[in-house]
Amino acid sequence: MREIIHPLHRFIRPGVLATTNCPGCGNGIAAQAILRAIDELGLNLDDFIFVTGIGCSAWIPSPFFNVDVLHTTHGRPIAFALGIKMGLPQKKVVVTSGDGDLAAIGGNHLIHNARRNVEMVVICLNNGIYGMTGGQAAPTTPLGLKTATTPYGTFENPFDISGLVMAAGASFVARWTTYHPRQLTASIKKAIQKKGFSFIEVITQCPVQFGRKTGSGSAVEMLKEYKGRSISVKEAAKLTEEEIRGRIVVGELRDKDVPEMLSEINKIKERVLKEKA
Ligand SMILES: Cc1ncc(C[n+]2csc(CCOP(=O)(O)OP(=O)(O)O)c2C)c(N)n1
Ligand code: SF4
Ligand SMILES: [Mg+2]
Repeated sequence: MREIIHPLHRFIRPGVLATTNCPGCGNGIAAQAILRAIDELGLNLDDFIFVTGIGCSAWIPSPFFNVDVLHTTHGRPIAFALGIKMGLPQKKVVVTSGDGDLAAIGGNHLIHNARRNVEMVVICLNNGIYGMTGGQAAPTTPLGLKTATTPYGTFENPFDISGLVMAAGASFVARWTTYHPRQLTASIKKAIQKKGFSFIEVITQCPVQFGRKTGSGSAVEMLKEYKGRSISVKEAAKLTEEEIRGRIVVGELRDKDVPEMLSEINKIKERVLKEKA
């Protein structure tokens, strides 16, 4: 019998057989979209360095992708990514981390590196909750939702992370859900080729913590809900803020050329060296 090998199998670290993520978790869809984007661009994993924080989403590349991965501390992947990019500018640096990691404890690294427009791709797995630690409320948890830390419902307004990153100055920002793997792959391909801070928010299902504790149901029901709630950027532009409430605006929200910090530093270096010569 002929053995059927998955087309992305060559990207998986030999000997790694099982995932720590739960059945039905959206992280698998995001993982495939990342690898498919690299494959379709004809790139090799040696061209990349992946960086993660701490959380379920941090386990997307580590240890499964056969690539150099830094599995760092909670909230700090972007700081590590900046250091890597400064030391190894020829590498493509990709951060995959959670909404809690990037928008709560790591919020300042996120906004300041978006402002600096440092060349890197940040993929934020937004499941609306702290998944790995047992379903506590995150800065993205919808208002009023019952979680492990808010048994009577949350009382804080959630962040619009993509809006925050856009306002901070990133050159490329896109939002998709795990219902949109093809569109997500296309945006990741674009992000990898951009010279600037590229941020991709992936609204992703956590059936175990978000789904079970909030009564949202199974992975399939959550995906159906994403389908029903999603609206394109183009369609959303025709509606009022009130009409968009509760919908997920998906698409490429920003694609702009903005000065990139490390290139600006090099320009200054060259100028000063010329002046001193
Ligand atoms: C400094 C520090 N604070 C808190 C924690 C505990 N902690 C680990 S993961 C996590 C939250 C994970 O949520 P998120 O980043 O959204 O990732 P998810 O598991 O949902 O993918 C927390 C609070 C930690 N490891 N280190
Ligand atoms: S707890 Fe949620 S986010 Fe974490 S692996 Fe399980 S389903 Fe995925
Ligand atoms: Mg999370």
